[in-house]
Amino acid sequence: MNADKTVKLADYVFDYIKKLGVKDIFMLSGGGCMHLCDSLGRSGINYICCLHEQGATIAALAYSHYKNDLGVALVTTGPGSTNALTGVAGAWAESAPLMIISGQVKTADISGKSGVRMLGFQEAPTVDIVKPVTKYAVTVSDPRKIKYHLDKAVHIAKSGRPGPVWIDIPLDVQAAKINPAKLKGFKPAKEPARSLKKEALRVLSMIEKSQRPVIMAGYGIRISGAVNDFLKLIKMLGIPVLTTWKGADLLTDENPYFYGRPGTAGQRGANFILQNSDLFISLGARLDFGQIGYEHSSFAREAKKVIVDIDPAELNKFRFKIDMPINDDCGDLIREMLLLKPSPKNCRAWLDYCSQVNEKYPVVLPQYRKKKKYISTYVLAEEISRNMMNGDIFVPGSSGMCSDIPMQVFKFKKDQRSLNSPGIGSMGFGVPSALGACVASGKKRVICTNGDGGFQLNIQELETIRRLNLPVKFFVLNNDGYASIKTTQRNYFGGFYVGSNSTSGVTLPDTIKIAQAYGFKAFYLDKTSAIKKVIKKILNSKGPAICEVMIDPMEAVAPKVSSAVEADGKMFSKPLEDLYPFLPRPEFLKNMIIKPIKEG
Ligand SMILES: Cc1ncc(C[n+]2csc(CCOP(=O)(O)OP(=O)(O)O)c2C)c(N)n1
Ligand SMILES: [Mg+2]
Repeated sequence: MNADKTVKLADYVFDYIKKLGVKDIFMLSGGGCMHLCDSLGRSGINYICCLHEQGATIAALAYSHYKNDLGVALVTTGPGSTNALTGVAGAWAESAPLMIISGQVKTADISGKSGVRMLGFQEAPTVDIVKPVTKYAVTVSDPRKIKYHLDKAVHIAKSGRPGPVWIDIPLDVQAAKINPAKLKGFKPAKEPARSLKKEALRVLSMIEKSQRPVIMAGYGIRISGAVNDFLKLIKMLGIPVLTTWKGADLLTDENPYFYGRPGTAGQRGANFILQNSDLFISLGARLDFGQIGYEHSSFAREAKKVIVDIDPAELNKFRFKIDMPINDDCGDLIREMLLLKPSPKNCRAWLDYCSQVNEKYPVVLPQYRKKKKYISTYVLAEEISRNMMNGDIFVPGSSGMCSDIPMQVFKFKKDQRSLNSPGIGSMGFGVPSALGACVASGKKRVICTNGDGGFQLNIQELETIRRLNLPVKFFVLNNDGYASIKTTQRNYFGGFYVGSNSTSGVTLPDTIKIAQAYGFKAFYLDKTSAIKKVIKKILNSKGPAICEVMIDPMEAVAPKVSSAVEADGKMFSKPLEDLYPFLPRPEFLKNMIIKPIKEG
């Protein structure tokens, strides 16, 4: 671009994004973004045409996750923008720097404060709609401020706790001529120099004084680019580490300090470890209800708690005392601790306890492998995990058993990534996330487990995957609808099914026919004895593939925290260590180091 000449604003936008290093943009065109589409086409950036804006924004979110950098989507006015919302809410929940560029009707045609709903058509008050789920959202009304808004949006999206930003550009502004040399930018305020040495020393001293320390490793470690430093640190410290679902791929299963993934649908051993600890250190984990349970009062109740989170609001939400809240970047604390070269903690007895509870309570039980009529999701997930290679990408659908069970079962290998969105927990993330991850990785192999229900949402992106001939392998779990909802209806509504399976209003089309219609290789799996062979075949097949797997329609997630309904209708949850199916009480008590909560 010649700095002395004027250029079209839309051209400037994509030139700017290209210079940021963004190689791919997910889009769906429209008249309301016609200049932006034209400019993107001419920019040299690879553009991927999704078939629904929700698909485009979710794909851009997964792209951002994989690269730990900006993901970008381009959408049109009105419905194009409202359709994009779920991916944006996802990026908000999942702390991803997602940038949406949208078209808007001409400045003169914006209904604004006129009182009418819209003056023309395909208009929406986009910025007002997206404000609560974005870190920065603006309609660019003055073409001369485009650089300012782009600078600011990118800075905000990537700094602190990352999140989505939205730049809405009216048609006339898209077409406006600007002189790049005369544009004013945005300069972020300088952050005051700070050191976390004091905090690092204190955490190390707390570890030294503890007997049963545990680290909860969250996705924040990856966001702050500290994965390798973290691995070095835990090797030095030699204390047990648990991960969140979002941080599941931080540690391989072979790491000697990895002891599992706790939670309300967590592993029994990991929950015993968490609850019996006397020092709990959380690094970049949000610690939501799924991770630490609904009853804050019973969570790690005898442990001193150190919680490191860059978002101050997260530190204020807990209904228990935090002994040491650190409102800062967990990566900086990790690096500071490394500099102090801590010596290994001698906690052999505690490490032995951790190994023992994990060995005692495997997730995949022998009886699951003996199923004759159907396949157990547990056995399927175990076998998929076993056959995945170093560097493969795993995408669980983001809601339902297809996402919960793999998080209990999976054993991650070297350089594998798990791209999930457990925060937003939305159906319909599987297909577009697999697309975005595959593009971001330069066409690495992607394996996705998807519920038969969730598969229907954003199914249109199968065509995008086929068009690009991406090596994405879907396992679609046919369990006659919404298993997670069926479980709830069995547990709390006496088995009265409403809108959850084929007898209560939810019918689903034939997966094999879908695979064929979309030009995917199709596989079918209905026998446990055939799992190994079929999985190998699918994983070794070239290009995209779909495998329908016949799952027991009555299968449920286990173990899991159970809730009970009190006489007044209120729900209460058992403590995290006491998962359903309940252990015989004497056995349960044997595993407890801290004081158990009285039954009844
Ligand atoms: C967009 C969206 N709508 C509704 C829900 C509520 N919901 C949670 S799980 C679930 C059922 C998912 O069914 P399926 O994808 O087949 O997974 P399964 O539980 O059967 O493994 C539903 C409807 C949701 N999470 N997301
Ligand atoms: Mg299902």
